[in-house]
Formats: sequence, C-alpha cells, structure tokens
Amino acid sequence: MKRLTAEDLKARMTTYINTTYRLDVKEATEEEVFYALAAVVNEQVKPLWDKTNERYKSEQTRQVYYLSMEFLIGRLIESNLLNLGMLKEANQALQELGFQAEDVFTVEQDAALGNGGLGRLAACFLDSLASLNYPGHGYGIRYRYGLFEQRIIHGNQVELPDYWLKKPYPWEVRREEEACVVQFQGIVRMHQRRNGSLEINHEHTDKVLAVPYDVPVIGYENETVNTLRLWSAEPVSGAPDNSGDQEEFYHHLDFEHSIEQLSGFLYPDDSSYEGKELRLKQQYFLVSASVQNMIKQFKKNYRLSSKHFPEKIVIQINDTHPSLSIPELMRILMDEEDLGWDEAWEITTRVFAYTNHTTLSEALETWPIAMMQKLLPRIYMIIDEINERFCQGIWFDHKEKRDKIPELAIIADEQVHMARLAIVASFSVNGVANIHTEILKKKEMKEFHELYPERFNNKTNGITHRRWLMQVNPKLTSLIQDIIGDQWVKRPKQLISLLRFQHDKDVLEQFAKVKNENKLALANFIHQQMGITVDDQSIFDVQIKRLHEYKRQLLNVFHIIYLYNELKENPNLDMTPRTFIFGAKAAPSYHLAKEVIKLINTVASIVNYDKDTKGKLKVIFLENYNVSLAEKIIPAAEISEQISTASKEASGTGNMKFMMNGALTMGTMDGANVEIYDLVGEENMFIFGLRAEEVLDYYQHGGYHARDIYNKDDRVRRILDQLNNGEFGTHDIEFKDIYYNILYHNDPYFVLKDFEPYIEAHEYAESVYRDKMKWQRMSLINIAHSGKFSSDRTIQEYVNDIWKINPT
Ligand code: 6GP
Repeated sequence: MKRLTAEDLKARMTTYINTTYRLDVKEATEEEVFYALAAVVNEQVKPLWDKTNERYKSEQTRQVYYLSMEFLIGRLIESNLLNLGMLKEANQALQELGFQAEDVFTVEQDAALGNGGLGRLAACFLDSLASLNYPGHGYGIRYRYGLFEQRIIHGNQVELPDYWLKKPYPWEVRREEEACVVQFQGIVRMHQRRNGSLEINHEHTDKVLAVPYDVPVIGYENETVNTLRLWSAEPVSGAPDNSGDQEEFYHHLDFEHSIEQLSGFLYPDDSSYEGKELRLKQQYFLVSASVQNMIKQFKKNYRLSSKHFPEKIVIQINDTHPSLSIPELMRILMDEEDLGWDEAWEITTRVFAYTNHTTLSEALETWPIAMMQKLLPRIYMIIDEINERFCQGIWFDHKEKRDKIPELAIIADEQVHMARLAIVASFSVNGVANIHTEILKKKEMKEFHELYPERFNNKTNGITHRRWLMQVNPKLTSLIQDIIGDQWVKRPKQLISLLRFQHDKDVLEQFAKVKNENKLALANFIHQQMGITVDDQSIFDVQIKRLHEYKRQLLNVFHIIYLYNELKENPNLDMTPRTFIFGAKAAPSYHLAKEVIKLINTVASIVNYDKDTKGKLKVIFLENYNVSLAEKIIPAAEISEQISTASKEASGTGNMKFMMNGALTMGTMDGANVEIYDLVGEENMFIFGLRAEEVLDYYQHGGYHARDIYNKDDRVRRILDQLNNGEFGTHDIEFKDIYYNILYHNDPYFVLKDFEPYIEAHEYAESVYRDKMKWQRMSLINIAHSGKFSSDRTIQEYVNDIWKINPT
C-alpha cells in the first residue's frame, strides 16, 4: 500500500471538503476537517480490510474471537493514523491547512464502551492482534450511551448521559446483511421423534433483531485490518399482529418498547456485579448474536460440518459476562444442528477459554434461577443439564470431593453461578498477573484447580506501547529513537538497550527535559480547564483509575491531609513542592466512593487556597476521567500511585502505562506491581505496606484492630477527627461515613495499617527526588524494562498456550 504524504493528505481532504460541504478549506470548521480526514483514512483502510477478510477466507484460517461486554477504545483517529504510518504526515497536513491538529482530533467522541481495566485491556488486545498479523476479532455491544460523563459540582460527582453517537461515528459500518434474531422468553416444547431423538421447539418468544456495526481494527504498518463487531438492538420488522390474543399483543408492544434498552447503555459498574434483569438480557443479546454469527460465517467460509468448529474457532470470554455463550453454543449445536448432547459438549468444551479479572467477591456473577428460567428458558434447561452431569461426575469419579459439591455446583442456593459454569466448560482458565493466578489457584478457585489443574494458567496483562508510548508521548518516543534506534517499535523488549545509558549524564538530562516539557503541557491544560496554576517544578504525583475502596484513593488523601497538617504547624517546612493529581469515576450507586471524591475536592479547595502552604501543595481533581484524559496525564507523571490493598488488584494496567512513560511506581506488592518489582528491583520503585499473604491472613484469622492505630498514632487520629468534626465540610456530617467505615467497620482495606509505611515511602521518594540524576536514572531503568508489559507479549502468550492460531 502506498503511504500518503502530507501533500496527498491535504489534496484528498481538500477534495472531500470541496465536494461534500461545497466549501473552501479556509472556510471549513474543525469538525468538517475531522470528517474529511477520517474519510481519507477510511479510503486507505477499505482495500486492506477487504483483503484481510479474503485472506482469512481463502486460507481457511483458524480465528480467535474475543467476546466482551466492554471495549474501551477511546478516540481512534490518532491511533488509526499511527498504525497506517501517517500520523506525522497528518499533523503536518493539518498544520499547513491552518488547523491545530489537537482541535481536529478532539472532534471525535471518546468512545467509552467500557468501565476501566477490563474494557481497556480488550481494546489493547485487539490492537496487538492486528499488529501481530493474527486473525482475531472482537464482539461487543454498540451501546448508545457509553460510560456516564462526570461533572464535579460543589465537590460532588454528578452523572450525565454520554450520548456519544449524537454526531455520526466515522469508523463504523452498518452491516444489515449480517443481522440475526435473538429470542427471549417463550415456551420450550419437546417432541420425541420417531427415531427416539428429541426435537426442541422454542415458541412464542420475544424477538429482537441484532444488527452489527463493524469498526476496523488496523494493525501497525502491516496491512492487516481485523474487525470489532458491535451489536445494536432493533425491532424485528413488521408490525405486530393484533388480530389474535390481545394480551399477547400488548405484551408485544411493551416488549418492542423495551428493545431500545438492550443496547441502550453500558452498566457503569467496575469490578462489581450488577444483578439486574436488563444486564442479563444484554449479556444474552451479545452472546447469542455473536455465536450465531460465528457459526454462520464458519459454515459459509469453511464449508465444514459443525464438528470441525473447534479446529477453526476459539472463543475467549472476557470475565464471566459473556459466559452464556457456552449454553448458547450448546443450544445451536443441538437444536439447530441436530447434534446429540455428548457431541455438542465435546465440541463446546474445546472452544471456550475464560479469563478471570478479579477476586472481589462482589464481582462474582450469579443470577437467580427464576429470572433466568423466565427470560431464557431453553438456556436455563441446558445449564441445568450441564450442572447435573457435572455434579454426577464428581459424585462418581471424585469421591473425595463429594462434600464440596455445594461449593462447586453451577446451580446452588437458588442461583446460577457463572464463574463455575465458565470453568467447567472451558479448556483454559487464566488470571491476569502471576500473583492473581496464584490466588485463584490456592484460594478462590482452589477446588476447581484441584479438579482441573491443567486448565489453569497465567497471562500477565499488557498494554499497547503504540498508543501508550508512541502516540501519547511523541517527545519521549523520538528521544528513545535518537538514542537506541527504532528496533523496539516492533520488539518492545529491545527498550532494554536503554540501560547502557543509565550513567550517561547527557542522556539523563535529555530525559529530564522531555518530562519537564510534558509537565508544562499538563500544567497548561490544568490551568485552562480549572483556572488553577500548578508549579511545573513540583513533583507530579498521579492516581488515575476507577474509584474503589480497594484502590485506596483514601490512603492518598490521608497522606495529603497529613502533609497539610504539617505545613500548618510549620509553614517553613523544607518540602519539595507536590502536585497531587486525581482522576476517577465512581459507580453512581457507590456511596462511599462518591464520598471520597467529595473529600478529595474538599481537601483541594482548602489546601489550594491556604497561604500557609505557600504553593508547596496543590491538589487537582480532573473531572470526567476517560481514555483521552489518561493520554494527556500519563506522559507528565513522575509518581504513579498503585496503592491497592495487596491481593485485591488482579493486575492493574495503568501501572504499566506510567512505567513506560518514565514515572516511578509508589505501590504495594499487588497485581502486576510485583512483576515490575521483579524486573526493576526495589531500588527503582517505592514499595510499601502489607503483603498479600498478610492481608489474606488477617481476613481469615482476624487480628487487625484499626482503633488501636487510631489510639496510638496522633497523625492518624488528627485526620480522622478532622473528618468527624466537620473541619473539612460545610456541615459536620459530610465525611462521617468514611470515619465510621474505618473505626466501626474496622477499616476493611487496611488504610490505617498501611498509613505509616506509606508516609515513609513518600518521604523516601522526596529525598530521592532531590537528586535529579538519580531520579532520572531510576526512571530510565523503568522505561528500559517496560517492554515486558507490551500487550504484544501478552497476546503472543495467549496464542502459544491457548489459541494456537497462526499469523497470516
Ligand atoms: C480489572 C482488574 O480490577 C484490574 O486489576 C485488571 O488489570 C483489569 O481488570 C484487566 O485485567 N477488572 C475489571 O475491570 C472488572 O470489571 C470484573 O472485573
């Protein structure tokens, strides 16, 4: 494919603007220029996309499908341009046409079809699959409303709907010819055929039309374009018949009305389970449409019988949310392809692989039997049968586990346990960082691990360095290129050759310069957004992620309050100025999380305007944290706060993005922090706090008493009393819930326990920061080791161990 030069781009955009809007470029708005640029990109993509699909078809390629309720793709314009090898050219073209590239790029809506880590991981995986030439595609839902838009009003989070499709979305293509019908409710009738086999008829169902919208997933400079297929729910055509039963007719009207909701909005819950009927409907809508579509394509392209399905198809399910795909495949194989149970089960259990993303008990999905029976009667029957056979298998073949049946059974306590279903039917079960997989094997899924040890494996997460280094941090990228060339672009592990320069003062100074420029850019952005001036010489200390108790933004705020109290006591305190930057959305119904947002903003409003802090302390809460905001913040960060209660953060992926951009991790030994530690060593990060075993031991055996710390440690007592007596509020009850949770619910996430070690780790970090060269050396060592955390490495491991697909 011929790469377009800046001249070509200008010419094509100009033509588009002339013909589509009948305008001269000079008269065009940023929006019109954006659509022109997107159209030029699409023109380039079209032949590559077609060719990729033809190749997969003609080579009868084995393919992987990544099934996920979330794809947090953010804006695509820049990463599409980067992967097509035209980002620099586009920047130049826009400039020469008289536009600010950033103003044009930000016309695109940030597609927030995901909550946090799990959704962003899915997006990075698609990028890596395409960039490594692998046949791998995503299936998801085209939510009309993505994750809510967050406003901060008087310190409180307020949620607004995110109607991201209000302007046309240039990347999607509606593929009506691929639409299919998904059925809910109804009555299942069984007839015995003459030959004794059963015929299943599922009648009087509510039908929904699933219409796919395809988004191209462009590989990095390799001409591969895969597909992210997003389903939209629409009424099945034709007016309902009202000549018959009136009750049925009105039910039908009601149902038609409710269809919109199926792909209406993304549930705003991160790492927690939302047990609503609509959510269950959405899950089935996704998996039924996707599995039907896979089978249809499989038959059309490969002309093989369904027995060969597992040879050509592997399905990765992103947590349990899409696990109904298991009974759905069984249903299609038995009811539509006329296979018997054993054959269908043999096929199904060779197709699915399941990734677990959290051990938080509140995230374990279960559905009430009654709800599932009513909504998905045939699917429930199949799960019931899977369960029956599974339990019998234990009873007869694993006598030693008979007494464990209640904790193993898929259906127990009136609930369907989705993780159990996923484990029983998958040939692979993986966690997302070493420590997480070990906890699954030894604790959460111990019994299953003993039954099926060979199924369990680890796949430590990764992020795409194309977006999270090359795209977001062009200055650092070109500096690295100047120093070690560009081999690392295709092989990120080669970043390791930076280590040769760790004692080169010149090089370290150049790194410092880039960081300073990025800090200045962020400082300007903050000023423009919030009118607050931050000192670009201060330490930029950042915690951006979903707001959750286990992630412990509260510990961070306690440290800030502590510093503030110190400064009040001694305004001349010799302290390196700090800027603490936060970004976080809380689930709208998560009261304590919202209280923490309020606290951060309240502390900010006090600290930022107090003369005694003499500009040494600033607290910034940037509203509406999303992918685009992360892209702005990460290149400027110096300290990356990864301070979850050990054992709680399955992996974390923000930690990797910061490391790759030269920030030093302030963290607990949790998730992938442990693997960062294994690479860079304790001397190149700031590790503190309880270890996972200690936390798990406290949970199991008790022995932790938050109140003892409150009684003993004046600093802690002072802070908690400030929360309780209204010093940080307009009225004195504002932060009582936080206070009560710590003292009366015994501080479930060990904030007080880790307070002292956290303060010490920060004091140590501050002392290191005074030695600029040392800091830069540590930063360089982190960048050098960050290649391991490229999602290319992760995808290669999935390919080798689970998917067994070949690059084309
Ligand atoms: C998240 C985990 O909390 C995070 O640690 C991990 O890095 C990420 O998944 C990707 O694996 N989990 C979720 O976002 C979630 O919703 C059900 O889990």
